[in-house]
Amino acid sequence: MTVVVHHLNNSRSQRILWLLEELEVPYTIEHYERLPTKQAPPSLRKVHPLGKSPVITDGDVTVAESGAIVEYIIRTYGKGRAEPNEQNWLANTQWSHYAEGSLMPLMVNKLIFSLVPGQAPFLIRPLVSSIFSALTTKMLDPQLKNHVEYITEGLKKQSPNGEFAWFAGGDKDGNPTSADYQMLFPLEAASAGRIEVPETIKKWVETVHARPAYQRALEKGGTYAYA
Ligand SMILES: N[C@@H](CCC(=O)N[C@@H](CS)C(=O)NCC(=O)O)C(=O)O
Repeated sequence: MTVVVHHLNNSRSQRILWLLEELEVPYTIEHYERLPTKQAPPSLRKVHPLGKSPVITDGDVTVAESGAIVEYIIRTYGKGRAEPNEQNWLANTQWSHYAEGSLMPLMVNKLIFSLVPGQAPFLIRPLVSSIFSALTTKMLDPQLKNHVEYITEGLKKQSPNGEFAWFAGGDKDGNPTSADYQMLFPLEAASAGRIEVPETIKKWVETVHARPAYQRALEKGGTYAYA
């Protein structure tokens, strides 16, 4: 069986390519290009009813939702790698779920709020723009600021001396665990300018980007706006 990654350009599936490269799991890529609306093409619905990326197939198995894909790959092909130490399993689970459960919805809302005014009829565009701008500054930005502080503190807890650290302390060989694979995409998008982030987060992303496995994933995945 070969893992097939149904890979949408500029999307969360980049984190799956990174994981597969780190674990040196053989895989192939089916490429999908976003439509001008930024949505996935309808062909992705043939793989999974939600039509989102990432989704992988592995023989008869189809897995959607990046957190589930990351866990599936680590469990099936990890051979003990990418597993947190016992004392860090809860931190690992928490960061893994947090990335998609709490952080990404805020970031996606921020993006959508910035796009809505451009879609409004010309005459009411200034009004729509001021409503969404107020929603962003009053509702989203304070929450995102809080989240950025929380993430920064989380990283600092793992690296009291300021050295590089994985979100859940890394695996037995000092390599990333599922928490890191899940946290990468929102932090890449944030570092690329979606929200303001401190040096600690920027450096974390840069360190991941410098890893040979990440570079291989980038080369195979094609254009990626966040690296
Ligand atoms: N929580 C899901 C989110 C999946 C998702 O929304 N993926 C985006 C790409 S980053 C997508 O497919 N967007 C295209 C669309 O919604 O049409 C996951 O982590 O897999």
